[in-house]
Amino acid sequence: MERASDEKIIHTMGINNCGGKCIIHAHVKNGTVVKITTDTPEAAGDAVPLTACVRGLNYHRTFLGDDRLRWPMKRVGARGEGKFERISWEEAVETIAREWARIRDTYGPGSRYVNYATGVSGLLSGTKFAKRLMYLDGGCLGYYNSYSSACIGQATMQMYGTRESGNPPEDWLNSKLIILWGHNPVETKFDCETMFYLKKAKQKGIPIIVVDPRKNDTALALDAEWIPVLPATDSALLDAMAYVIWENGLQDQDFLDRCCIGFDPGHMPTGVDPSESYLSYLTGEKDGVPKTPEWAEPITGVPAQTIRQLAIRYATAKPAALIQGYGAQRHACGEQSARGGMLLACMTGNVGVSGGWACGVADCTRHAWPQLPMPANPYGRQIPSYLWTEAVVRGHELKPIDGVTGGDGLDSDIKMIVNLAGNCLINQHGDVNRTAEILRDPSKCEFILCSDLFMTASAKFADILLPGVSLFECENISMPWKYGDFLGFNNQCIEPLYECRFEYDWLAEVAERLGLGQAFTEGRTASGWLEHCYNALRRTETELPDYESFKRAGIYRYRNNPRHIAFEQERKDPQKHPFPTASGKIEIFSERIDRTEYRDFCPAIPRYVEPPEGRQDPLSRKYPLQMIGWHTKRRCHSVHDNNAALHRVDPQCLWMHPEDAAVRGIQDGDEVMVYNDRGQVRIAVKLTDRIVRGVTAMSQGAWYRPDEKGVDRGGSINVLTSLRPTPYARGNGQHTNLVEVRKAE
Ligand SMILES: Nc1nc2c(c(=O)[nH]1)N[C@H]1C(S)=C(S)[C@@H](COP(=O)(O)OP(=O)(O)OC[C@H]3O[C@@H](n4cnc5c(=O)[nH]c(N)nc54)[C@H](O)[C@@H]3O)O[C@H]1N2
Ligand SMILES: Nc1nc2c(c(=O)[nH]1)N[C@H]1C(S)=C(S)[C@@H](COP(=O)(O)OP(=O)(O)OC[C@H]3O[C@@H](n4cnc5c(=O)[nH]c(N)nc54)[C@H](O)[C@@H]3O)O[C@H]1N2
Ligand SMILES: [Mo]
Repeated sequence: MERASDEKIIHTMGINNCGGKCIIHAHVKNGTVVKITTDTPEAAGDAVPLTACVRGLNYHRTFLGDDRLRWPMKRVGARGEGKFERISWEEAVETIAREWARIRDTYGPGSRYVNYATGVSGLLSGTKFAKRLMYLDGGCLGYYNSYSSACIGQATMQMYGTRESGNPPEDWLNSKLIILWGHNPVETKFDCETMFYLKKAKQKGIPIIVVDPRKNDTALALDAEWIPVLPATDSALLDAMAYVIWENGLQDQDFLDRCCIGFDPGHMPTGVDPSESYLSYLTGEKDGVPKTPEWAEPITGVPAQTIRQLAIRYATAKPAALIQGYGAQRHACGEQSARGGMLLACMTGNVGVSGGWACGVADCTRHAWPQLPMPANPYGRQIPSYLWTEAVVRGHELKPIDGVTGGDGLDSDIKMIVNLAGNCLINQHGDVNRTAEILRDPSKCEFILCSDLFMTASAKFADILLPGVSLFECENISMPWKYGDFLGFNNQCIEPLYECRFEYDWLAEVAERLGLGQAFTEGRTASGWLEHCYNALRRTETELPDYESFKRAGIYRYRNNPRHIAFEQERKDPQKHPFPTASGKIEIFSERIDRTEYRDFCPAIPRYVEPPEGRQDPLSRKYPLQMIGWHTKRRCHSVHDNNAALHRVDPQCLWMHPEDAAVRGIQDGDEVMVYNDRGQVRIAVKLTDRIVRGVTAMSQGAWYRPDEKGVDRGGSINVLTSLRPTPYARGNGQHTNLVEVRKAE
């Protein structure tokens, strides 16, 4: 599409793990992107506009600046020091192939690890291709869980047996009440569909409530009621709501009886003591403590009266949608808040009905995604993604109880890490100081390979550091983040900058040196793979246009989007359509947990558990403030932190309640030290009553920038977070932290 004689508009789409995928029209002039425009309601027609937000409109400023990595480099200083020397692509590929084989032969294939990395969240990524090459070459240690939804994902599998617990977002318009629980889609998107339909719900007069320790931007944007809750106590709030619902006889007993197992003593798995039921816990039959609103008030900070009203409103507005974000589950006992939400949806009969919402991770996949063909991983063993640091230090000791799957344990510690388009080596992982200490020792992990656009905190720990291409410099196919019914095509807009290369291209050369060239590429270029995978998908998604038409348009929005209400059939006839769990029912009581060693860490029912580093932890005497993170509109994780224009959108700061500040002699805008035993961050403070007393918050993703004393000046929350995995999912509880704050000198 040509506009001015020398300006071309090229169609592409956001490719980072951004919470949304938006249409990007890159205006290209003189070989560079000069401007970005995006989708409009007119262009979208009947469909939801896939409009770029401030991040998308800034891609060219973020990605095409002077700070790009330009050529391959090798480490010359100590690991992590950030000292590199330019090398040729030839030398880089040679070194990688040599280490790849040496480490496989010395320690076994399971000593090699491709790290969780989401900077390129398209059909093709360096991470997927690196795994493909590893699998062809004896295998590597794998991982499961994401950093996004580890707890809620596994909780949903445990209770429903599937992650597909969501209705399509347009169905929210059939609700009578919407509760957004630890959910802030104004900033986190969950695709453009989410706010589009929440705004329509608001216009329709559907009441919306936000449960969050912060009065988040979504509460402001929708003018919603805000129920402030103390972090990591949601499960106690949900218990007390369940108590009120039961006390008032408002539960959908028929649904519980027909579809669930473990709610009351009359519906327990055979052989399990009936007094282990959830109701027995709720009424205090077991421990003598009924889980009343008065019980929950001091734990959650929510007044008993508010809990009563919230419970009754949720149980009587039929149908109602209690929608969980991922904020309440990225916590030390995040499984329990996730399970508690599902339990309440079951109790109120909001599962399997239009306008209701089953809670949980709530995937709603109406169309299959294109897939890159992957051979099986011959090593077969996996760790939870958050445990890779543990596997560097003591992989050979890790066992199934630590979350190892596919075998009784691991053969080896991790000796080689491939980290492509990810910042989870340092910035996005927990406890940055401890992680850096582990990585600094080259006798533990012997070889670290990174590819990125910038000299990030993770990139500094590379032994070989390669320059990747941005979305403007390559082709790809983009899938929706959550609820979208479309596919996007990323057209190449400009030539790769400097000596930058897409990861596939140099991996193919590594494969060649390993004697796996043909097996790895099957004779295809990256573009060839796109066409191949797309055409394979077209066999089942027959509505899709031919490849060239799709490419030209840059977007395909499906027209035929079947109405799908999660668990509708199961609800109607659970005999004929059992839930995909072991018992065929929704497992409020988990026999799997009860029969395994997990029961020592995690209860079999969704009840409140006092989290480590919660308010009652003795550590709170030393570090009395809770600290949570959130995903800010000004970044996608660590992406855009180098973009000065975006700093103004939401300057990095610590949220603090004025009363907490007053007792510490702190004023708005002061520089403060936020610290605990793991590290120290120096940051400006913002005093606001949009946060609960006793709680502080810092948005996640800011670049770790330690000064000469090791104090972080970038506002990187992971200096303060812990590596402790959650009890059942073995996920990342990065929102559960205790800190103290003082005015900086
Ligand atoms: N702008 C932007 N959007 C993004 C991303 C990004 O980096 N930037 N990342 C994307 C990705 S990969 C993901 S996984 C998602 C993440 O999506 P989420 O995990 O849902 O996002 P968070 O901001 O971590 O949490 C949502 C809300 O939960 C609140 N919260 C924190 N602790 C608690 C608690 O104990 N109880 C309750 N009730 N609420 C709590 C936070 O204050 C926040 O307002 O976002 C996606 N969207
Ligand atoms: N404390 C705390 N930590 C968290 C979270 C939290 O809520 N709190 N959230 C967690 C979540 S949900 C997630 S998903 C993870 C995300 O963790 P990561 O996947 O590490 O996310 P990013 O910071 O987006 O890292 C992407 C990297 O890719 C690079 N990149 C971007 N585009 C390209 C490209 O086209 N090519 C190449 N080669 N590189 C590119 C960027 O420069 C950046 O270094 O973080 C987790 N970390
Ligand atoms: Mo995520």
